[in-house]
Amino acid sequence: MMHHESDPLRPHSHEPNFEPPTGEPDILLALPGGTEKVLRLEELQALPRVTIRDCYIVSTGHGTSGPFAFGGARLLDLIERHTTTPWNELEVISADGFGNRISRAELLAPDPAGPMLLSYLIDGMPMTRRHGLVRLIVPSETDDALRQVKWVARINVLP
Ligand SMILES: Nc1nc2c(c(=O)[nH]1)N[C@H]1C(S)=C(S)[C@@H](COP(=O)(O)O)O[C@H]1N2
Ligand SMILES: [Mo]
Repeated sequence: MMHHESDPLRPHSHEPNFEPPTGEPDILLALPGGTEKVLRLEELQALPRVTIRDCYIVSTGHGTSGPFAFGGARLLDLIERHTTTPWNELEVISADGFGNRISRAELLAPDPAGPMLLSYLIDGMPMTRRHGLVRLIVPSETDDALRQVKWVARINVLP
C-alpha cells in the first residue's frame, strides 16, 4: 500500500487551542544559510504599522468572532529587513506546532483584502498572549481560520 506523508503545515482540519503554550512572544527567524535571529516584539513595533479592519476569525467548531481590526507589521517588511539572499518560501510556525506555508509569490502580490501581518494589536489595544500575540493575520483567508496562526514562535525562510 502507498504511504502518504501529510504536511503538518498544510491547511488541515483542526480543533483550535485556546491556552497559550508559552509565555514570551519572541520569534526565532531562521534565514537561508543557517543564520538565526531572535526577534523581540520591539523589532516588530519599529516597522511601519499597518491596520486591517473588518477581519473575522471563522471557526468551523466554535463559530465566528469579529469583526476585529488587527494591527502590526507587514510580514514582507520584516523578511526584507533581515534577508538579502533570495528565498522562495516561508514556514510560519507557532509555539504549539501549528503552522502555515507562504510562498514568495503570495507575499509579493497581496490580496485586495490586505497584506499578511504579524499582528500585535487588536482593536487598537495591545494584543494579549491569550489573543495570540504575535498572531499571523492572512486577510485573504475567510474560511476556517487555519492560516490565522496564534503564538508565532519561528519563521523559517527557505531558498
Ligand atoms: N497557534 C495556533 N493557532 C491557531 C490554532 C491553533 O490551534 N494554534 N487554531 C486555528 C483555528 S482552527 C482557529 S478556528 C482559530 C481560532 O482563533 P481564536 O482562538 O481567536 O478564536 O485559530 C487558528 N490559529
Ligand atoms: Mo478553525
